[in-house]
Amino acid sequence: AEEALQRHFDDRIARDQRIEPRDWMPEGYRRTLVRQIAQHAHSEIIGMQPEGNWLTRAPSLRRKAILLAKVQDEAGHGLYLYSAAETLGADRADLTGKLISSRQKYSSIFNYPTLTFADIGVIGWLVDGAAICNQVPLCRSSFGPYARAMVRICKEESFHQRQGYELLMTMMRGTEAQRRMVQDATDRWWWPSLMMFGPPDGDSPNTQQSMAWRIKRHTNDELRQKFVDMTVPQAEALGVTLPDPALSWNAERGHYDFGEPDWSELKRVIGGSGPCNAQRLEHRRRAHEEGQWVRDAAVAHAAKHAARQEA
Ligand code: FAQ
Repeated sequence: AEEALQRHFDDRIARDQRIEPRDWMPEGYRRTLVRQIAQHAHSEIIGMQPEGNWLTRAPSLRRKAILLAKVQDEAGHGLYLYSAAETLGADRADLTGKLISSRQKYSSIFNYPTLTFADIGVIGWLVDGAAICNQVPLCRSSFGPYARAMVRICKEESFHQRQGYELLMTMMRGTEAQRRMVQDATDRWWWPSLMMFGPPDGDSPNTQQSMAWRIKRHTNDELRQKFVDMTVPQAEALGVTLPDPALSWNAERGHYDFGEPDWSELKRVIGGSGPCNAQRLEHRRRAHEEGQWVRDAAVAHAAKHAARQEA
């Protein structure tokens, strides 16, 4: 019977049909999805911190309102994604426990500090830009709830990306000091943004199987190339230089050539030794502990409500 189920599953994947929560699926497929979706959810939640750092210091009411809306969107993305993981039988409290005890990962990119307000623009431009590149194909991921969550998330990410680019355009029309801030932020975020796509294909243990299951639709290197091709003209329009002397158009390939990111840095940051890892996790742990009374109150309320319904 298991063999027939497996055959049916393989057949649906081959026909590009969606797998839904109640369908039979191989354990490895379920495990891979929980891992990727949980890591993605954790990234959205931890990703609120670098930007949250500037909420109280945004230079105008308008910029503060925009940033506040963006950070709230990220909380929403985290919640959709935890819900998608729950359709696979994962438990949200358990996933949060694994995040704060470092048994599950979140994106390396959120372990870098936001030193000036230009970093807020560059996060929108490069970090959300990379996120969109990676996530648009995930709208066609084989697992229904994940793919559907991605549709809405991508719409919001596009808005985030444009607000970042608009912020930077405004700064570039400003003073010499503002233009220097934008260049400096670009220099610091460029390489970490390329690392968001994960290790090179030859060093990526999960890609092959995830592609076969159509969870991932492109390899890490394919998406990284797409991001570089998309971003170079945007940098030119903005008037900043990307910090890579090897960057040049390759007419034969029809793509930009670019330099090799420092993969030892990515390993270090994933391993917990990036500039802000300890701070990010400590903050998340504290927020979780301080929220205990809210969870207790919600549970007590639900119990009371259920008791009243019974009576
Ligand atoms: N950071 O075999 P692969 C956002 C891990 S966007 C940390 O290639 P896979 C929006 C990987 O998990 C950011 N860990 O793995 C936003 C695996 O470890 P494991 C979130 C990384 O899964 C913007 C190991 O290395 N986006 O939040 C990283 O096939 C602004 C081997 O790697 C997503 O999560 C890394 N950069 O490919 C929010 C997108 N790269 O689990 C706020 C969905 C790799 O075996 C502000 N995820 N690792 O122990 C994906 O597309 C994939 O999971 C990849 C990695 C491409 C990230």
